[in-house]
Amino acid sequence: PTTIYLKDYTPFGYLVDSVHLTFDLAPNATRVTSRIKFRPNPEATDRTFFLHGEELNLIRAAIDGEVITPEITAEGLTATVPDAPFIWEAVVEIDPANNTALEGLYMSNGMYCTQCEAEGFRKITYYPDRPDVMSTFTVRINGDLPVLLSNGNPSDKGEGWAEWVDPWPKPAYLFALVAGELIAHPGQFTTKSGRDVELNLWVRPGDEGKSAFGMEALKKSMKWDEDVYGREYDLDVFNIVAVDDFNMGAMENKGLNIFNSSAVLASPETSTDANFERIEAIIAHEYFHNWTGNRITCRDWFQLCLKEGLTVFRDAQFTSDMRSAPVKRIHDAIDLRARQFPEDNGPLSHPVRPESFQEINNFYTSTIYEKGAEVIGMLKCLVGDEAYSEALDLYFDRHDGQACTIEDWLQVFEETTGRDLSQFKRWYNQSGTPRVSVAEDWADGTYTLTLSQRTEPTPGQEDKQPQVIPVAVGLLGPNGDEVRVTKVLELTEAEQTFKFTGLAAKPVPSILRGFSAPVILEHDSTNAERAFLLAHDIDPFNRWQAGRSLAEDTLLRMITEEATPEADYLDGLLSVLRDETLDPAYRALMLGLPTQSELAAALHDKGITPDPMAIWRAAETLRQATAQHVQDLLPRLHSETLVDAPYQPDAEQSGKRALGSAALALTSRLDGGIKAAEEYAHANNMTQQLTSLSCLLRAGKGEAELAAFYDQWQHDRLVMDKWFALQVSMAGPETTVETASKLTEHPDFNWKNPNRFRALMGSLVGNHAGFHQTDGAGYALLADWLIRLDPVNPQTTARMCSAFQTWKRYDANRQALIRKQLNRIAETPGLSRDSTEMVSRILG
Ligand code: HT7
Ligand code: ZN
Repeated sequence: PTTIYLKDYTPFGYLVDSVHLTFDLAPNATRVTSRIKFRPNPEATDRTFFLHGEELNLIRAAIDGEVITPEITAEGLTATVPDAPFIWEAVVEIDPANNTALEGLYMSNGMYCTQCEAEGFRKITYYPDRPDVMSTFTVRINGDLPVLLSNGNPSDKGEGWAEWVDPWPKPAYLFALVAGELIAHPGQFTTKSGRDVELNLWVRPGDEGKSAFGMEALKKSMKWDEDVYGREYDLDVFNIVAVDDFNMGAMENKGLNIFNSSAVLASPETSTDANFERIEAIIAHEYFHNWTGNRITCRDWFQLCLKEGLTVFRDAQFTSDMRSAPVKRIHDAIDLRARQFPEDNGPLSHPVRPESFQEINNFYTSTIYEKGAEVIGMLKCLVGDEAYSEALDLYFDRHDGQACTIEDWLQVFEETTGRDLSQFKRWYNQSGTPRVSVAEDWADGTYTLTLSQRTEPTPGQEDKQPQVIPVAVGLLGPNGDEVRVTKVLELTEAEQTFKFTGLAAKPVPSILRGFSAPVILEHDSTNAERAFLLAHDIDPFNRWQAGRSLAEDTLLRMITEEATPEADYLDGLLSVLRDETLDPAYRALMLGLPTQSELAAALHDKGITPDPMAIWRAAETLRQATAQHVQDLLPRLHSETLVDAPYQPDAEQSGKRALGSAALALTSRLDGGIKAAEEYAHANNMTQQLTSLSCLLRAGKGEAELAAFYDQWQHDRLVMDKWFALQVSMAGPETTVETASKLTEHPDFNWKNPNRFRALMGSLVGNHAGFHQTDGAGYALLADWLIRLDPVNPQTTARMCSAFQTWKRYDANRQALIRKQLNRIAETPGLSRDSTEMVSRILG
C-alpha cells in the first residue's frame, strides 16, 4: 500500500467552477451523469488531469462534447485536456444494492443513501476527490421514490424527480443524496437576521415516535451557535435523515446531515438517559460543522483536526451550557483516559496532525477528535476567553469559503494576541501523552512547586521536546479554605519552579484543576491529602479526581499487596454521598471506579504485568466493600432519586436516575437482586429497565427478565443492540466468550449491520477480564469475526482491530496468543488496505 505524506501536498491543477449531477436510481445499476466545468488553476504547476474513481463502470466520457477514451486504473482515470476552461462529461454505472462497505452510494432497508467522507465520492463518479477542490453543485435525482433529497435548497420537482441547488462551494466529501420512503418530523427556525429555515428530521415509517427529541436538539444547537459564536445558518432548509446501516455516528453533509439511527432516534421507552445526551451532542456537533468544517474546510486530510477538534470543542461547550459543566468535564476526562490515552501510548500513537497515512479512514481517531479538542481548550485557557472570541471572529471572516491548515488556525491567534505559538504548535506535531510530575517544598511561608514534564517515545518519534502545558493550580489552607485561587501556571520547560509566598501554613495543592491539560499527572500525594481534597476542594473536577485517585490507589494496593479496601476512600465516599448540596449526577460520578483497562495501564506504568483476573477480583471486592460501607444510605439514595414527574431526559432528572441506578447496583450486591427485580417489574423507561436488568444479570439472575425483554423489544433494532451488548458486558469473566460466541449464532445477529456488530464484539472487548482469558478464546473469536467482516466492511473491521492495541501490556502468554491472531488477520488473502494498515501498525 502507498503511504501519503503531508510534506508532499500540492494543489490540484484545475479549479472546478460548477458540478451538475444527474442520478437515475436503480438498485443494481444506478447511472450517474456528471457535467463539470474545469479551468486551469493559476496557483498550480502540475497540470496532470487525474480524476479519482473506484468501482465505477464508465459508459461514456467527453471533453467539450467530444467523446474521449481516458486511461483507467483501479484508482481513477487520466485524460489529456485543453489548457483553457473546458467541460467534462461522464456517465458511469454503480451498484448501490451490493455496496456493503457503506461508503459512496449504498442501500439500507430499501433507502438510497451516501457516505462520502473521507474518500467515498470517488465511488459515485470520477472527480478530484480531495477537500481543497470546492465547487457549487446542482443535483437532479430521477427515482420512483417519494422522498428525493440532496444538498442545498430544493429548486424544482415533479413526479419521480427532484432537483437541488447548493449555492455554497463545497468539497465532494460533503455531497449527499437520500432517496426512499421516509416520513418527516417538521420544524422551523428563524435565524437572527430573519431567514426562515424549514427543518425536517426524516425517519423510516415506524420510527415517527422517535424524532421529537432530535428536532428540539437541532433548534437548540442553531440558537446556541448564533448566541455564542455569532454563526447563522445559511440555507432555506436543513434536513436530517436517520439510517440504520452506518459506519460511524453521523455526517455533516451540507444541508443534509445523515445520521446513524442510533445517534438521532430516541424515545423514553427505547433510549437511555445516556443515549439522549449523546444524541443531543451529536446533533449539535454535526450542525456546528456547518461553519467549522463546511464553510471553512480542510486543505487536505492531514488537517482533519482543524474541523474535528474544533467541532468537538464546540459541542462540549454546548453540552456544558445545556447541562452541567463539571459533569461534562469529568465525563470527557474519563473518556479521554479510556480511549485516547491508550491510543497515544501504544503502537497506534500519532500526532493530532499526522504526517503520513495509508488509509485516511483509520485516522478518525480519539487523538484527532478528543485530543484535538483538548488542544483548543488549552489554547483558550492560555489566551483567555476574550482573545479566543476575537481570534474565532477573525478565523471566520478571513477564511470563509476556504480550505485551510493548522497554520492558518494558529495564525489568527498569533495576530489577535501577539503571542508566539511556535512552541504551542508541538501539541499538533508531537504524539504521546506528556507526564507532568510534581515536587513540593515548604519553607518560611513560601510554598514551592516544581513541575517537570516528559513524554515517552512513540512510533516514529524518539525525541520529545517540552510542550506548553497550562497547569491550573489552587492552594488550600489547613482548615480547607482556599488560600490561593486558581492560577494557570505555564509549564514550558522540561522542569520549572513556581513560588507562592506569604502563606501562614503549608498548603495542600489542587493541581491540574478542571483537567486543564490532557496529561498524566504524577503526584505522590498521600491518601490523607487526597481525602482532604475530596472533602474540601472547591474545584469540582479536582474534588472528583481526589476520589478517583483514592479509588485507584486502593485498587492497586489490593491487586499488588493483597491489601484490603482503604478507609480513606470508603469514608470519603460516604461523606460525599451524604452531602445533599451536591448535584446527584456528580455524586453518581463519585461512585465510579477506574476501568479495569485503565488499572491495567496503571500497573504496566509501574512496571508490573497486569493480571486481568486479579484486577477484576479487586474491583469486585471494592464494590462489595463499598456497598457494605454505604449500606445505610442506599435506600434513601435510591428512593430519593426515583423521579415521580413524567420522564424528561434533562440533566436534572437523568442525574437523579444516575445516582439511583448506582445505588441500585450496590444494593443488588447486598440483597442478591431483590430490589432490582422489583424495579424491573415497574420500569417505565429504558434507563430504569436496562439498569435493573443489568443489576440482575450481575447478580447471576435475570434469565426470565432477559427473555421478556427480548419478546418486548425484538422488533426494535436499537433496543436489540442493547440486548446483545448487555449480555456480553454483564457476563462473568469465565462465561464472557461463551456468551458472545453463542450470541453470534442468534438469528438476530445481523453482523453486516455495524451497530449490531459493535454491540456484540465491542462488548466482548470491553469486558476486560472476559476478553483476556488465558486460553485466548476471546482473541480468537474477535479475529474470526474481523476476518469475516473485512471483505464486507473494511472500515468497521479496521476500527475494531484497535481492540488489540494494548497487547504489549500483558504477559508473554497473552502476547503470544494475540500476536498469533494479529498474524492470522494480516495473512488473510485479500485483506483490505484499512485492516492491513491497522494490523501492521499494531504489530509494530
Ligand atoms: N465528519 C464525519 C466523519 C466521518 C464519517 C461519518 C460517518 C461515516 C463514515 C465517516 N467517515 C468519516 C463525522 C463527524 O465527525 O462529524
Ligand atoms: Zn465531526
